[in-house]
Amino acid sequence: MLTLCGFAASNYYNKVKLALLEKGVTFEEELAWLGQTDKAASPLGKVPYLKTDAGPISESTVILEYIEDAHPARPLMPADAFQKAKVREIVRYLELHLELVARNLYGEAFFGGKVSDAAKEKTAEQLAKNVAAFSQLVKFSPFIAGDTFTLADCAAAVHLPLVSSATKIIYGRDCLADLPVRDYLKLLGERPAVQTVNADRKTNTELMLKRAKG
Ligand SMILES: N[C@@H](CCC(=O)N[C@@H](CS)C(=O)NCC(=O)O)C(=O)O
Repeated sequence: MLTLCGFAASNYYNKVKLALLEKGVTFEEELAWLGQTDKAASPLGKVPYLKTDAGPISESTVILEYIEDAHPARPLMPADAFQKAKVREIVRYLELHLELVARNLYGEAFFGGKVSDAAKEKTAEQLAKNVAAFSQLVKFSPFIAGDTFTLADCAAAVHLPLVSSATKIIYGRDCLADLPVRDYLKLLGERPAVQTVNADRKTNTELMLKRAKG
């Protein structure tokens, strides 16, 4: 049995949940807020982690690849080695060069904090460079890596909306505005698995905000 641990307001959690739902793999969910995680399962205390019969795994993309290896039916990866690498490349750019950079803005964009002007400026420069590079890799034809829904779409579905909204809030301009992200997310939104993930995210986000208010 697989148990996905964490909380559904987390985009990293939702990336894994989306892959499990798309693949039709049976799993359970275990609610673990930050500070309540099992340190033996996720040594950095991060969310998500996956409990398997063989033991726990942390890091969302490592978990994605484990699920793909352990449950090859309904593949979310191309069979061809080169095409597989191209999917992984997009996932890496999404996580490392878009999400992690935009994350510098989240404190102010979403959590009522303040980000310094210097940090905003530096982040804007990095994002401009990284989005241009990312644009060279993505296809949107209609999926992000080509004509098939892959793990890269699971990552894009959760990372792109946050990058867009954080930059819109902080700079007044969506740094992904030149890419067809809106139409793409609309297309993904027609998928039942994406609808489930989004509905659960909304419910859990409300719960998280209630908890934060005490
Ligand atoms: N690289 C990790 C990032 C996961 C991550 O940062 N999750 C957030 C929740 S959205 C978290 O656990 N933050 C708490 C922390 O970093 O201590 C992954 O891909 O799983």
